[in-house]
Amino acid sequence: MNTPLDAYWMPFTANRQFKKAPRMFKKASGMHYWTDDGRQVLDGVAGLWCVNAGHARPKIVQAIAEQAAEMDYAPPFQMAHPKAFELAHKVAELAPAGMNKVFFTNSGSESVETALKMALAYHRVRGEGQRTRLIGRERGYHGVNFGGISVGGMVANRKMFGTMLGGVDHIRHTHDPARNAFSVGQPAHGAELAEDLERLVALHDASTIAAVIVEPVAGSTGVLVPPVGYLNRLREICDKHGILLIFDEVITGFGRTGAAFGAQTFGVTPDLITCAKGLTNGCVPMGAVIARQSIYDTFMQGPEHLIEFFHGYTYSAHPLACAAGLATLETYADEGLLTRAAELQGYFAEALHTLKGLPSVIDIRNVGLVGGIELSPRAGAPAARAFDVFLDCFNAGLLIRTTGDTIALSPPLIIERQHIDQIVGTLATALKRVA
Ligand code: PXG
Ligand code: PLP
Repeated sequence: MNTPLDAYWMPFTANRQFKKAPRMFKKASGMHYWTDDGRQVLDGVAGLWCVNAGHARPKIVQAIAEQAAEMDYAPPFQMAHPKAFELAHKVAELAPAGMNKVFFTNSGSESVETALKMALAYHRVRGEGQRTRLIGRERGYHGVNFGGISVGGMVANRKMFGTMLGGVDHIRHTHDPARNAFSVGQPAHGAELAEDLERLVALHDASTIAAVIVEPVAGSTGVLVPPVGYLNRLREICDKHGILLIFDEVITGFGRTGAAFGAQTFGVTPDLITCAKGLTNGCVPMGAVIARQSIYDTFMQGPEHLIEFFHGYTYSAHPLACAAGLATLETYADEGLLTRAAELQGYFAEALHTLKGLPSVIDIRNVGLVGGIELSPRAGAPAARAFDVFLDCFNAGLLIRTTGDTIALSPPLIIERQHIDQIVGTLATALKRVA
């Protein structure tokens, strides 16, 4: 061991580059982080799309502390604790009508694995066990576990890991800059891309397909907003063929797009929703799968003493996570945060789109309080330009996120107009400087 930074193998990070010039946060409150050398940094991405109520919110901090003292852990298999039921109830109340069964996990990745397994088991319990095929979408991100990368469509996350799950296929992504560049809100063109599911039905036959999983707004791949009518059409095609529709709302859940869930913003109800991140405001790891009543009911048959779904995690419904989740949902309700993105999106969109015309900016995309700014890549150095903008912003007191050459913004929902001005001002300066 050579330096104090050696042992930690950092996730999704250029380790050698980072360890030469580390960027460390030591404190967070409200809209801000503070670095280890005391600089204040405006949080333009809610940590990593998760701290929707802002940092160090008093109710959440207190709830976690009290829960840790009262009961640290309770086994979730054949036992339970009251807050698990309370939180499930509160989540179900926020979810679209009819989606009222909540299965807890510890992350978005685990939520995805859980939803895929639920879909397969559901068909089998119904006597359609031949429906084993899972359909994802190009450029999709569904976490990093084997099911998630199999249905996912981000090449770098897949190519090193062998054959993954068998029996998976992908529909086309919806990114179409030729027709939709600089759309404000949902792009007008591309609903017909949902018809690509019919192509896969024709190829594989509907009787072999269990589920389709998509993000209502693709986040990690660089903020791809669904074209008007696209999600509705996917829903219709799934209904026609008895295919379950899974919305991966790990990012879009809990107010990001202007309603509790993207399903509500876009007016399309899936069969399963995966969520995580904003469920506990990022304070304690937790995810969930929200299922339609009818899916749960399908499992509830056979002898009552038998386990209906052989799945679960040691830390499912962890008491600290449940306490954090309850306090988080209370904070969202107290402050109207789940609809705040709808109120602010006009101002946010207008500010963001003023960056059009700056050096290298080839597209700007937005919905709710999510923004994507795509830059033209440097010749022979993909992602380098966006990363330089990231460093420039960080040095100027703003945290953004980059994926490839797209800058992603997803600020805490407590953001005020002056913070939006600061984000856009800092970005404009950085874009000119980095060019
Ligand atoms: N599904 C979606 C749609 C996500 O956005 C996951 C699943 C996985 O969640 P966990 O909790 O296992 O990370 C995510 C997570 C980025 C970035 O670069 C986005 C995520 C995670 C890390 C980085 O934008 N989203
Ligand atoms: N590996 C081993 C050897 C285990 O015993 C367990 C859980 O008991 C796991 C993995 C799964 O861990 P978790 O339930 O935290 O996902």
